[in-house]
Amino acid sequence: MPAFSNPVISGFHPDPSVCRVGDDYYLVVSSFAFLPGIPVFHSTNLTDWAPIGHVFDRPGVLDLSGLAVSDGLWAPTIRHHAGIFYVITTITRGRRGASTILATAANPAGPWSDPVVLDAEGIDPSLFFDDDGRCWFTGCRDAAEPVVTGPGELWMRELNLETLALVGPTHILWHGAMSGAWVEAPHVYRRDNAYWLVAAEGGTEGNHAVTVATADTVTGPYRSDPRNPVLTHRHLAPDTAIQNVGHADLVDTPAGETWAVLLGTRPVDGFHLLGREVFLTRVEWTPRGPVFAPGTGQVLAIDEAPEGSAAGDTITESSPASFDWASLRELPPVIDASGAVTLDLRPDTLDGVGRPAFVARRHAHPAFASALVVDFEPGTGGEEAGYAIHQGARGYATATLQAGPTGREIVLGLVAAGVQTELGRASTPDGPVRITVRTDGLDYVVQFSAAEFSAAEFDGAEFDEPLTLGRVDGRHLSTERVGGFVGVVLGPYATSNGQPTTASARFSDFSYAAIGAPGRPAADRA
Ligand code: 6LW
Repeated sequence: MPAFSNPVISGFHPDPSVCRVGDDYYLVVSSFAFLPGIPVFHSTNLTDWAPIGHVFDRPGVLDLSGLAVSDGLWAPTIRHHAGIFYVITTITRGRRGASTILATAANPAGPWSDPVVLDAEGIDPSLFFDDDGRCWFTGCRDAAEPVVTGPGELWMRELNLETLALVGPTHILWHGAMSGAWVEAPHVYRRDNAYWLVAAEGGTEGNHAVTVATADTVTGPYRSDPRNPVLTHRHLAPDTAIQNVGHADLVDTPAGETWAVLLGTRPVDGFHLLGREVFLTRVEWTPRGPVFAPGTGQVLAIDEAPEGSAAGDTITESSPASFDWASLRELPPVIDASGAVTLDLRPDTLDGVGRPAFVARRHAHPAFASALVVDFEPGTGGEEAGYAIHQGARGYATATLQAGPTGREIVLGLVAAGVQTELGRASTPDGPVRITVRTDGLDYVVQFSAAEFSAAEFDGAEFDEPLTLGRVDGRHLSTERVGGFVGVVLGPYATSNGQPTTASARFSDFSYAAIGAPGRPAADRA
């Protein structure tokens, strides 16, 4: 049986949801305050995934202005019914559900409809299409009557597919199985005339877990499965390679197998930079119910692939134009095939909730090497442009060209826990400058050189390799230190630090490549 390696989609792609239409699988994930919103992936074998578009990618379709990085588009669900794809998700503000929206499409690569707002509170909305054609909305919210298991409750109402409005009574389905933990991320499935409710509990960190309940009718009552939690890594050693597993969605294959996509992390020495990634594990249906990761009870780094899963649609994502570029709270400028883009400087910076001139792709591999060339002459008054490595408003690093006392300089700055420190400063050669960033374990090593490398011209000193500007201790950019629900993203950045400006910076030759782990699935080169 061929094997596959986890994660099947690397880099921050949390809260995965999947559906199948014929031999094709489609998967969506959260995207928070980044646009375009809700990436859509395609696969023919569940292990090789290729990005095919986004649900919210048209100008003005969504307003995420003023939202914190980890607010915005949370935990979508994708389902297909009668020729129509449905994606339902939540826009959060202040870590609370602000609105529940639904979009539809005939083609999952788009175009998707404008969002329809549903009268639904809470987060983690899902849809279940029953055999009788009725559609049931489920979600999680604060429990009306707090109960021993915790503050959350899962609830359900019918969705009228004509009006796309919730109708009829509200059904309280379940309060979860594990005490003191939020019950969230509900999905309902029908199997052998029983209804199964799969949920996440324990929070999305170390205590994350998958729990299930079952009922004879779709609106319940749901009975907790005594085997709960049915999947978790919370009890495993702290140096376990894969952690925080949970938030699962199930899909059946044409061969009749059932598999779960779920989130997990790959910490290094207790810190993770790549955010919550997409993992895959088998589910076996037994008379007692679903058994996740049969035989091991663990999500494995290498596992047996689904039956009949020939090698997937491998796409060569060598061109920067195909990278999954995103910007904060607005659509990104277009990066052309050569990796070039011009950013107009703005007063907005990365530590606000504005629209900084920042276009980024995910840090998606434990080890990578990346570079860009920046052509920019900083004026005075806080203008800077270069490369940013971003986890959140209180955790990011920048290597930027700035005006120094004796001319242009390149400066490596770090914002850690909201505190700004300088890690390196050097004067630069004239003309465009190449900035390279590569990982070394948890650290980011930043170097620079003249874009057109001519040793003699630089400080008259002979040198034949880039100069090291400094090293960023990645722990400062980890979720463990910065918090939040995203992961590190990186790319061209420019700002005038609050000052008015008309300047722009030209970026070119952006490159990003994974180091090591040859021959991994296509999406891993995304
Ligand atoms: C998601 C919820 C969660 O909606 O985090 O911790 C939220 N669990 O299920 C954002 O990823």
